[in-house]
Amino acid sequence: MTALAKLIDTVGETARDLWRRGWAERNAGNLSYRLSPEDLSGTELGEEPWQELGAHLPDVAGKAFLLTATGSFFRNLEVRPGRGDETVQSRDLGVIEIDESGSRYRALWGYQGGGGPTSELPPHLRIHAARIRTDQQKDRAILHTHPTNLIALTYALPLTTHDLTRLLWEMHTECIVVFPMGCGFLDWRLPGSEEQARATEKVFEKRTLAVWEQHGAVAIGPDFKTAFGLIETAEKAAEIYLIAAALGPISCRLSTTQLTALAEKFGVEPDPEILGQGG
Ligand code: 2HA
Ligand code: ZN
Repeated sequence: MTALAKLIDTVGETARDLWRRGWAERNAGNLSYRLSPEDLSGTELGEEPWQELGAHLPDVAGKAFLLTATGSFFRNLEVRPGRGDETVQSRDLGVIEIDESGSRYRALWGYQGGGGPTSELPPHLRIHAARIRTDQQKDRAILHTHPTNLIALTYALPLTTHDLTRLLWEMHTECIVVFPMGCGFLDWRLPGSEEQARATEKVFEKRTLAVWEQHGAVAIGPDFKTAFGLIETAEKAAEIYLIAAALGPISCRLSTTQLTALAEKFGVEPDPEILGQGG
Protein backbone atom coordinates (compact mmCIF):
# COMPACT_ATOMS: atom_id res chain seq x y z
CA MET A 1 0.00 0.00 0.00
CA THR A 2 1.50 3.36 -0.99
CA ALA A 3 1.71 6.35 1.34
CA LEU A 4 -0.85 8.09 -0.89
CA ALA A 5 -3.27 5.16 -0.59
CA LYS A 6 -2.95 5.35 3.21
CA LEU A 7 -3.69 9.06 3.15
CA ILE A 8 -6.67 8.46 0.88
CA ASP A 9 -8.03 6.00 3.44
CA THR A 10 -8.12 8.81 6.01
CA VAL A 11 -9.82 11.04 3.41
CA GLY A 12 -12.45 8.32 2.95
CA GLU A 13 -13.05 8.08 6.68
CA THR A 14 -13.37 11.85 6.97
CA ALA A 15 -15.72 12.05 3.99
CA ARG A 16 -17.88 9.33 5.51
CA ASP A 17 -18.06 11.20 8.83
CA LEU A 18 -18.95 14.48 7.12
CA TRP A 19 -21.63 12.95 4.95
CA ARG A 20 -23.21 11.01 7.83
CA ARG A 21 -23.37 14.17 9.92
CA GLY A 22 -25.32 15.82 7.11
CA TRP A 23 -22.66 18.43 6.43
CA ALA A 24 -21.80 17.31 2.90
CA GLU A 25 -24.95 17.19 0.78
CA ARG A 26 -24.44 16.34 -2.90
CA ASN A 27 -21.16 18.01 -3.97
CA ALA A 28 -20.92 20.21 -0.87
CA GLY A 29 -17.54 20.65 0.70
CA ASN A 30 -13.98 20.06 -0.41
CA LEU A 31 -10.65 19.19 1.15
CA SER A 32 -6.93 19.42 0.55
CA TYR A 33 -3.67 18.12 2.01
CA ARG A 34 -0.17 19.52 1.50
CA LEU A 35 1.93 16.52 0.47
CA SER A 36 5.53 15.81 1.36
CA PRO A 37 7.75 14.07 -1.23
CA GLU A 38 7.46 10.89 0.92
CA ASP A 39 3.67 10.98 0.58
CA LEU A 40 4.11 10.46 -3.16
CA SER A 41 6.76 7.75 -3.06
CA GLY A 42 5.63 4.63 -4.88
CA THR A 43 2.75 6.38 -6.70
CA GLU A 44 2.98 6.54 -10.48
CA LEU A 45 2.69 10.17 -11.48
CA GLY A 46 1.82 11.74 -14.83
CA GLU A 47 2.16 15.34 -15.95
CA GLU A 48 -0.84 17.17 -17.34
CA PRO A 49 -0.34 20.58 -19.01
CA TRP A 50 0.34 23.61 -16.83
CA GLN A 51 -2.59 25.91 -16.10
CA GLU A 52 -2.65 29.44 -14.79
CA LEU A 53 -3.66 29.90 -11.15
CA GLY A 54 -4.72 33.49 -11.77
CA ALA A 55 -2.72 34.49 -8.69
CA HIS A 56 0.89 34.64 -7.59
CA LEU A 57 1.46 32.43 -4.53
CA PRO A 58 5.19 32.17 -3.82
CA ASP A 59 4.60 30.50 -0.41
CA VAL A 60 3.29 27.35 -2.09
CA ALA A 61 5.70 27.36 -5.08
CA GLY A 62 7.02 23.86 -5.81
CA LYS A 63 4.57 22.22 -3.37
CA ALA A 64 2.18 19.35 -4.13
CA PHE A 65 -1.37 18.95 -2.85
CA LEU A 66 -4.05 16.29 -2.75
CA LEU A 67 -7.42 17.94 -3.46
CA THR A 68 -10.97 16.80 -4.07
CA ALA A 69 -12.21 17.11 -7.66
CA THR A 70 -14.64 19.79 -8.72
CA GLY A 71 -18.19 18.44 -8.44
CA SER A 72 -17.13 15.38 -6.44
CA PHE A 73 -19.46 14.00 -3.77
CA PHE A 74 -18.06 13.33 -0.30
CA ARG A 75 -20.51 10.44 -0.17
CA ASN A 76 -18.58 8.76 -2.99
CA LEU A 77 -15.27 9.16 -1.17
CA GLU A 78 -16.34 6.88 1.65
CA VAL A 79 -14.04 3.95 2.33
CA ARG A 80 -15.40 1.10 0.22
CA PRO A 81 -14.22 -2.07 -1.51
CA GLY A 82 -10.89 -1.29 -3.09
CA ARG A 83 -9.49 0.16 0.10
CA GLY A 84 -5.75 0.29 -0.25
CA ASP A 85 -5.95 0.81 -4.01
CA GLU A 86 -5.87 4.53 -4.64
CA THR A 87 -7.08 4.13 -8.23
CA VAL A 88 -10.59 3.53 -6.84
CA GLN A 89 -10.89 7.13 -5.73
CA SER A 90 -8.92 8.72 -8.56
CA ARG A 91 -12.03 10.26 -10.13
CA ASP A 92 -12.99 12.22 -7.02
CA LEU A 93 -9.45 13.15 -5.96
CA GLY A 94 -6.25 14.29 -7.59
CA VAL A 95 -2.75 15.55 -6.91
CA ILE A 96 -1.49 18.85 -8.28
CA GLU A 97 1.86 20.58 -8.11
CA ILE A 98 2.51 24.31 -8.16
CA ASP A 99 5.32 25.58 -10.40
CA GLU A 100 8.46 27.28 -9.08
CA SER A 101 7.02 30.74 -9.74
CA GLY A 102 3.85 30.06 -7.73
CA SER A 103 1.58 31.08 -10.61
CA ARG A 104 0.69 27.81 -12.39
CA TYR A 105 -0.42 24.30 -11.48
CA ARG A 106 -0.64 20.94 -13.18
CA ALA A 107 -2.23 17.63 -12.27
CA LEU A 108 0.14 14.76 -11.48
CA TRP A 109 -2.37 12.08 -10.53
CA GLY A 110 -6.13 11.47 -10.39
CA TYR A 111 -8.99 13.58 -11.73
CA GLN A 112 -9.85 10.64 -13.99
CA GLY A 113 -12.63 11.38 -16.44
CA GLY A 114 -11.54 14.92 -17.18
CA GLY A 115 -12.18 16.69 -13.88
CA GLY A 116 -9.84 19.06 -12.11
CA PRO A 117 -9.34 20.37 -8.61
CA THR A 118 -12.17 21.87 -6.55
CA SER A 119 -13.55 25.24 -7.62
CA GLU A 120 -12.34 26.45 -4.22
CA LEU A 121 -8.69 25.87 -5.12
CA PRO A 122 -7.95 29.61 -4.46
CA PRO A 123 -8.93 29.62 -0.75
CA HIS A 124 -7.30 26.23 -0.18
CA LEU A 125 -3.97 27.36 -1.62
CA ARG A 126 -4.10 30.68 0.20
CA ILE A 127 -4.85 29.01 3.55
CA HIS A 128 -1.86 26.70 3.02
CA ALA A 129 0.21 29.75 2.06
CA ALA A 130 -0.83 31.58 5.26
CA ARG A 131 0.21 28.68 7.50
CA ILE A 132 3.56 28.25 5.72
CA ARG A 133 4.30 31.99 5.81
CA THR A 134 3.56 32.22 9.53
CA ASP A 135 5.79 29.23 10.29
CA GLN A 136 2.95 26.83 11.12
CA GLN A 137 3.99 24.18 8.61
CA LYS A 138 2.67 21.36 10.79
CA ASP A 139 -0.80 22.22 9.47
CA ARG A 140 -1.39 20.29 6.27
CA ALA A 141 -5.05 19.20 6.14
CA ILE A 142 -7.89 21.57 5.21
CA LEU A 143 -11.57 20.70 5.40
CA HIS A 144 -14.44 22.76 4.09
CA THR A 145 -17.95 21.57 4.84
CA HIS A 146 -21.53 22.79 5.44
CA PRO A 147 -22.40 22.28 9.15
CA THR A 148 -26.09 23.07 9.54
CA ASN A 149 -26.20 24.84 12.89
CA LEU A 150 -23.18 27.07 12.29
CA ILE A 151 -24.66 28.15 8.97
CA ALA A 152 -28.05 28.80 10.61
CA LEU A 153 -26.38 31.14 13.12
CA THR A 154 -25.05 33.26 10.27
CA TYR A 155 -28.60 33.75 8.94
CA ALA A 156 -30.01 34.62 12.34
CA LEU A 157 -27.42 36.90 13.94
CA PRO A 158 -25.24 39.83 12.87
CA LEU A 159 -21.76 38.40 13.55
CA THR A 160 -18.11 39.37 13.76
CA THR A 161 -15.13 37.19 14.61
CA HIS A 162 -15.30 38.50 18.18
CA ASP A 163 -19.04 37.92 18.61
CA LEU A 164 -19.11 34.49 16.96
CA THR A 165 -16.12 33.28 18.97
CA ARG A 166 -17.59 34.55 22.24
CA LEU A 167 -20.91 32.88 21.44
CA LEU A 168 -19.22 29.52 20.75
CA TRP A 169 -16.82 29.74 23.72
CA GLU A 170 -19.63 30.74 26.08
CA MET A 171 -22.06 28.02 24.96
CA HIS A 172 -19.82 24.96 25.28
CA THR A 173 -16.99 24.26 27.71
CA GLU A 174 -14.82 22.50 25.09
CA CYS A 175 -14.58 25.41 22.69
CA ILE A 176 -11.95 27.67 24.25
CA VAL A 177 -9.67 24.66 24.69
CA VAL A 178 -10.14 23.35 21.15
CA PHE A 179 -9.91 26.72 19.38
CA PRO A 180 -8.24 29.21 21.74
CA MET A 181 -7.42 31.51 18.82
CA GLY A 182 -11.11 31.76 18.05
CA CYS A 183 -13.26 31.20 15.02
CA GLY A 184 -12.88 33.73 12.20
CA PHE A 185 -16.06 35.12 10.69
CA LEU A 186 -16.05 36.15 7.05
CA ASP A 187 -18.84 38.04 5.30
CA TRP A 188 -20.42 36.26 2.37
CA ARG A 189 -18.22 36.23 -0.72
CA LEU A 190 -18.52 34.29 -3.95
CA PRO A 191 -17.15 30.76 -3.30
CA GLY A 192 -13.84 30.21 -5.06
CA SER A 193 -13.35 33.90 -5.86
CA GLU A 194 -10.05 35.69 -5.37
CA GLU A 195 -11.82 37.99 -2.91
CA GLN A 196 -13.00 35.07 -0.77
CA ALA A 197 -9.55 33.48 -0.97
CA ARG A 198 -7.69 36.63 0.13
CA ALA A 199 -10.03 37.35 3.05
CA THR A 200 -9.74 33.73 4.20
CA GLU A 201 -5.95 33.77 3.90
CA LYS A 202 -5.77 36.67 6.33
CA VAL A 203 -7.84 34.85 8.94
CA PHE A 204 -5.65 31.75 8.75
CA GLU A 205 -2.46 33.67 9.46
CA LYS A 206 -3.73 33.66 13.03
CA ARG A 207 -6.54 31.10 13.37
CA THR A 208 -7.26 27.51 12.34
CA LEU A 209 -11.05 27.75 12.02
CA ALA A 210 -13.43 30.09 10.20
CA VAL A 211 -17.06 30.39 9.20
CA TRP A 212 -18.07 31.71 5.81
CA GLU A 213 -21.35 33.61 6.21
CA GLN A 214 -24.39 31.82 4.73
CA HIS A 215 -22.12 29.11 3.42
CA GLY A 216 -20.07 26.87 5.74
CA ALA A 217 -16.99 26.25 7.83
CA VAL A 218 -13.32 25.74 6.99
CA ALA A 219 -10.54 24.43 9.24
CA ILE A 220 -6.92 23.36 9.08
CA GLY A 221 -4.89 20.96 11.20
CA PRO A 222 -1.94 18.59 11.01
CA ASP A 223 -4.40 15.88 9.86
CA PHE A 224 -8.03 15.56 8.84
CA LYS A 225 -9.14 14.30 12.26
CA THR A 226 -7.89 17.52 13.86
CA ALA A 227 -9.57 19.73 11.25
CA PHE A 228 -12.77 17.70 11.64
CA GLY A 229 -12.60 18.05 15.43
CA LEU A 230 -12.42 21.85 15.17
CA ILE A 231 -15.55 22.04 13.04
CA GLU A 232 -17.35 19.38 15.08
CA THR A 233 -16.76 21.27 18.33
CA ALA A 234 -17.87 24.64 16.93
CA GLU A 235 -20.92 23.01 15.37
CA LYS A 236 -21.83 21.39 18.71
CA ALA A 237 -21.72 24.78 20.44
CA ALA A 238 -23.91 26.28 17.71
CA GLU A 239 -26.40 23.44 18.17
CA ILE A 240 -26.48 23.93 21.94
CA TYR A 241 -27.06 27.64 21.43
CA LEU A 242 -29.93 27.09 19.00
CA ILE A 243 -31.61 24.51 21.26
CA ALA A 244 -31.19 26.71 24.33
CA ALA A 245 -32.48 29.76 22.45
CA ALA A 246 -35.53 27.79 21.27
CA LEU A 247 -36.39 27.03 24.91
CA GLY A 248 -36.54 30.71 25.81
CA PRO A 249 -34.11 33.48 26.65
CA ILE A 250 -30.69 32.00 27.39
CA SER A 251 -30.25 32.40 31.13
CA CYS A 252 -26.55 31.61 31.56
CA ARG A 253 -23.35 31.43 29.60
CA LEU A 254 -19.75 30.67 30.52
CA SER A 255 -18.24 33.85 31.96
CA THR A 256 -14.84 35.37 31.21
CA THR A 257 -13.72 34.10 34.63
CA GLN A 258 -14.77 30.55 33.76
CA LEU A 259 -13.20 30.78 30.30
CA THR A 260 -9.95 32.06 31.81
CA ALA A 261 -9.93 29.19 34.31
CA LEU A 262 -10.45 26.66 31.50
CA ALA A 263 -7.60 28.17 29.48
CA GLU A 264 -5.28 28.01 32.49
CA LYS A 265 -6.20 24.44 33.38
CA PHE A 266 -5.74 23.15 29.84
CA GLY A 267 -2.65 25.23 29.09
CA VAL A 268 -3.97 27.17 26.10
CA GLU A 269 -3.47 30.84 25.32
CA PRO A 270 -6.71 32.33 24.00
CA ASP A 271 -6.72 35.34 21.70
CA PRO A 272 -6.50 38.19 24.28
CA GLU A 273 -8.51 40.50 22.06
CA ILE A 274 -11.45 38.11 22.34
CA LEU A 275 -11.05 36.83 25.89
CA GLY A 276 -10.43 40.30 27.29
CA GLN A 277 -13.80 41.74 26.29
CA GLY A 278 -17.42 40.91 27.00
CA GLY A 279 -18.46 38.12 29.37
O1 2HA B 1 -17.40 22.41 -3.59
O2 2HA B 1 -18.93 23.49 -1.00
O3 2HA B 1 -18.15 25.88 -1.44
C1 2HA B 1 -18.69 22.70 -3.18
C2 2HA B 1 -18.67 23.75 -2.14
C3 2HA B 1 -18.30 25.09 -2.55
ZN1 ZN C 1 -19.12 25.10 0.36
